[in-house]
Amino acid sequence: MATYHWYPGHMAKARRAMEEDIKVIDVIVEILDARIPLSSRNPDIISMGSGKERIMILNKADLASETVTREWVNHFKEDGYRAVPMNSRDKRSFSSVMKAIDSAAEKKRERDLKRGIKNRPVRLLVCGIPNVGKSTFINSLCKRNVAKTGNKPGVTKGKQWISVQKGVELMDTPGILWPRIDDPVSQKNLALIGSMNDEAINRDDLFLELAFVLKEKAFPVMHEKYGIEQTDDAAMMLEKTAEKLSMKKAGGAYDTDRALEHLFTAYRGGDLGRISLEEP
Ligand SMILES: Nc1nc2c(ncn2[C@@H]2O[C@H](COP(=O)(O)OP(=O)(O)O)[C@@H](O)[C@H]2O)c(=O)[nH]1
Ligand SMILES: [Mg+2]
Repeated sequence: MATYHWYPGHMAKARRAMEEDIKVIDVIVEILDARIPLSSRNPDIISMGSGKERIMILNKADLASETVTREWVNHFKEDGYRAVPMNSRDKRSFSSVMKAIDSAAEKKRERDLKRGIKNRPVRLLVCGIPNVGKSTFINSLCKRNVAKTGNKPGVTKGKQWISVQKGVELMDTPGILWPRIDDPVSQKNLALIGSMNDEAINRDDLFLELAFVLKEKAFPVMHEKYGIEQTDDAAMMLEKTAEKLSMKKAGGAYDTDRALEHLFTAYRGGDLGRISLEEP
């Protein structure tokens, strides 16, 4: 899990780096988490990249509701963005990204031509908050291991351009942006998917949120897997999960702490179904 803490100094530094990078690029590829497209979007990215072509990647779409993701794609398209649902771990799902890149590059080239600029490569920058899958996306797009994957921002140093297709280049280092840390709802959503340092939010409180989501959006699975009923509260859900999985403490009582961790892991790994936390 990402345990990166954002302080004002970090944010200022990330902003400066982003502003530098943006100067030399034509197309911004914004990676969002498909389960929480709003909460996982950097609050200042719109103003920072004004005038640039954009592609929104709804990443980890394999963990989000297909229907809701489709609604998000339409929502972003209505706002004039290119939006592509994506599973960055699956290289096969890259054809629609290539189409979006083509279209963004074409627009850029037309603009260049009008200004008399010829044969200049169209340059892309992948950016997003930590843990949305920037490195995984870059790796898969380039079909070779050019970027290190891991949960810590800043593992890659020094910048290079990677050729994505003829006349299109990608900056090998993604732009790392800060999340919406001032907004409690976003913070809760980021914590639920495991993209925010959990310590900021009490574990039991966070489970109350998860319990609510699971009963509302994954009830059949919860019922089938753990025998959970619609009337069960969060404490009962933990009891039943511990019982079903035979999780017991030394004295013989059900180990609800372990059950809680189990449910978080299962949810985050997609084992309880494809669940979106935000709808347009
Ligand atoms: N299920 C799923 N996991 C993904 C996807 N993309 C990235 N991940 C995982 O998300 C975690 C963070 O990915 P990483 O590329 O390091 O994120 P970064 O911090 O934005 O560079 C890793 O465990 C990846 O394997 C995706 O599309 N689907
Ligand atoms: Mg990374």
